[in-house]
Amino acid sequence: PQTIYLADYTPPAFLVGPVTLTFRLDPEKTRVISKIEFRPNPASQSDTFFLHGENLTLIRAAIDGQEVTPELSAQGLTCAVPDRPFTWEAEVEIAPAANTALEGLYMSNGMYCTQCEAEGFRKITYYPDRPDVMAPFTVRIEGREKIMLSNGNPAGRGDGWAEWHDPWPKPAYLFALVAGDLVNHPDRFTTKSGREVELNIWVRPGDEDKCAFGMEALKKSMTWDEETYGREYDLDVFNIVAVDDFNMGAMENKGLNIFNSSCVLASPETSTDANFERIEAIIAHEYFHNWTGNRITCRDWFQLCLKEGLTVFRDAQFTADMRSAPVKRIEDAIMLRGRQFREDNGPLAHPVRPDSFVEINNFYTATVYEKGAELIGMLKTLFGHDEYYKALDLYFQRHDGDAATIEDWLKVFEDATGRDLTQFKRWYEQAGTPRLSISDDFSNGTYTLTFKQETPPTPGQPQKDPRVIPIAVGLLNPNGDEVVPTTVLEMTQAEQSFAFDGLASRPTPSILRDFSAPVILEHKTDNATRAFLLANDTDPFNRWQAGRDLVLDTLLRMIRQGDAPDSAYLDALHRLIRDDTQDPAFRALALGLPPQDELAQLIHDAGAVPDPQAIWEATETLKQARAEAFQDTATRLYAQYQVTDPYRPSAEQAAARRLANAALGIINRLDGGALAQRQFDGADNMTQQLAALSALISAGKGDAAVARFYDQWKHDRLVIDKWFAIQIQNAAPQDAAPRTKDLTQHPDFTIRNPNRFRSVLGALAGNSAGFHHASGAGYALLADQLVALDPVNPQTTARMCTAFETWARYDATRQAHARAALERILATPDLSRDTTEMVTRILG
Ligand code: HT7
Ligand code: ZN
Repeated sequence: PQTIYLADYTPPAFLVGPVTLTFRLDPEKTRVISKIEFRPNPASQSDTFFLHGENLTLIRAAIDGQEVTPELSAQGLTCAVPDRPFTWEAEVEIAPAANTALEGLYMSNGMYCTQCEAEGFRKITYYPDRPDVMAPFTVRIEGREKIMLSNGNPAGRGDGWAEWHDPWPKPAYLFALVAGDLVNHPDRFTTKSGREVELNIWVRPGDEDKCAFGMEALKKSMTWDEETYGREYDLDVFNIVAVDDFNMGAMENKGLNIFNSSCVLASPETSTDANFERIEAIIAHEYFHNWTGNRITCRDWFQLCLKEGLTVFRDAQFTADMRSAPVKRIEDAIMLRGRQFREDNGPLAHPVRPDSFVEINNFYTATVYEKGAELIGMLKTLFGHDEYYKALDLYFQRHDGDAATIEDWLKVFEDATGRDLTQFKRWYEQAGTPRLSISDDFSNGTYTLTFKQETPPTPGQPQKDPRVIPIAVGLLNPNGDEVVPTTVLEMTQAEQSFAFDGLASRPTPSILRDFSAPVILEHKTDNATRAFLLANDTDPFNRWQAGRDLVLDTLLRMIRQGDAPDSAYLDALHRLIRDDTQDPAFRALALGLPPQDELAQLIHDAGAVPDPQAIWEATETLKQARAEAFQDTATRLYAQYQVTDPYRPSAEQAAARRLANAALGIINRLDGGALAQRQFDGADNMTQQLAALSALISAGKGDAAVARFYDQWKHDRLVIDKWFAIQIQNAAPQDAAPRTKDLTQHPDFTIRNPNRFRSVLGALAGNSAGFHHASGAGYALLADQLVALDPVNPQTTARMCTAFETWARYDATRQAHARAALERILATPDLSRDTTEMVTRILG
């Protein structure tokens, strides 16, 4: 397959004026008639007229009304055209019902829908399918469907047809069409300048009662973007549609967002607190794209982080404002370390702005999204609140209507702040997570912190240059009082010292407060200092981090040396969870254990070979020790944090349930599932029911509850996804692959639905000791399923291959099993470009 390079960018040869599309819908033979105004681009050297097009049957084509016969290839067409503006017309035929890849126009439960990002529009009609070609669209849909939607504002409808007009020039990846037997949950919003906007969430009949929360989230997002960034909505209608078969979470098509139903439908009975929080964040994310992505889009797909990093940063700010800022930051750091650091450390490492790709769909990664968001956060930390918003105002003013680049973005910050960002740009260009080691010194009242940064080599990048790292630091005196409040140190060199004068005694440093940079801190400190910070640090993130460092230390000593669980850790944690002045959500977070995959990475980084079984056993031993040490406290917390008010998905109620369910997890190890059974029997919401089911399965008492749960929820696809996943997540290492295999034979399992596939095979990949079991059964099973899925849905297959990205960490036996599985996938005839690229990179 062909590699595409950022360095090879050239402007489009032709620019596009108004686009008119007519769709004559039919599951097997949809006709798409396009009429497009083209004009030569004076900024281009080329006069080659090339239109992308894949899997299209061309019926006819004409230029200025004269029939033409273009030259067709598997990628598109070329045609001789006049050296002046002209009108292109084409009619093509496509088969939405046969489209299982879920890119382009496809069908889900009898409903037509589209997914065009990144390069799906070329599966709908011939077009210059690149983000720097922008045009206003008018769309006519002809069909028998009750509801027929496209981007922009409604422009008319009659018997068997509907028309839409989107006045905002947009790239083809933001095109959308939906048609089906849908019902809506309507509402209205008045923007700050007085525009009346009609809001709708469109769902399948029967799902109407699951839209209210999403609608509230949408209105909150609209208000927040006006108040925080001054960004107002710009059409008369904002439509959201829920679709069951969808490759990712949601899509920000202009005025017509399409959502995976799991990311919009919510009710207390069927959704957990975590589901509600995620839905609120995704609705916000897609809405915020209207400015960061749609009004200002990307010049090319290498610039993906320009819209995704910024929009993730904006949705994180929103969640922090709506809920608890410290809890959001801690959760984001857990996620970043679990997914992005793992990516940065392995064969799939790539810069936030990659410089080459084979298949762009493989670059919708944690690095582009989450690390991309961290870079925005660092700019805000370096420049401060006022300068950040000044730069953002300039960005919106200067680039509205543009297809922009990272260079444009950084130039805006340079112009707004007067600072040079040449060095900062390395964050966009260099892959890998910097490791920051620290030493300190105290003499004559001066405390000196010395930092050293080093980034290990990554594929194709053996050498790294030092980056600008904002290190937020505070200093505490021995009484636990803060003697130096949070100060942002700006590290620019490979090694650099910072001094603090006038201190009466040697302080305890609190370093990288609020996780001020996406780096790995190598701080050789002792457990007494960690316990001190856990008790005294004023920065909530670092207080949580101190607890995390303590548990990592004890777990690593248990794994490496067979030590018993550390009593200093148990005491410090016990003190914290007993303290009712502390936020219950924070205490629940402190009770969380580090992911087993992260422990494996730490062991690997220290030069040893991780044993997933030993990691699992140590984790189980520690859970048992905590249960024995915290039993009485857990019993009290469980009772005290029961929510008696009617269910609300509020941050407060969710925090109480989270702590009570953490307590349940503790008690469950000692009472053989008795309390979990009571909670399961009495649960009136999914958060409580699922937590109890999980506890029952862990206690080995889950069979009856698993059967009852299925019986209760077999009509609800999204709940049954949870049912599949929870059985695999809670399976012991030797049972995980066999259990998964059984579940793939369940009549409700299908590889056609990405949510279902992920709920089963994704759960296996997430069960670290189970997936990496020495038998190789986990690897073989996933390979079997990926081979079956690839011809149906290459995008989801390729994403799921990331389960293998850590294979080279493990021992020779596991490596041999993993390599055999990967080579078997690669040897599959007609393997997609998506999966070929991923497996090739993973094999290295
Ligand atoms: N911009 C979107 C990314 C996307 C996508 C979404 C659904 C299905 C396929 C997709 N390919 C790319 C989602 C977002 O970041 O908001
Ligand atoms: Zn996005």
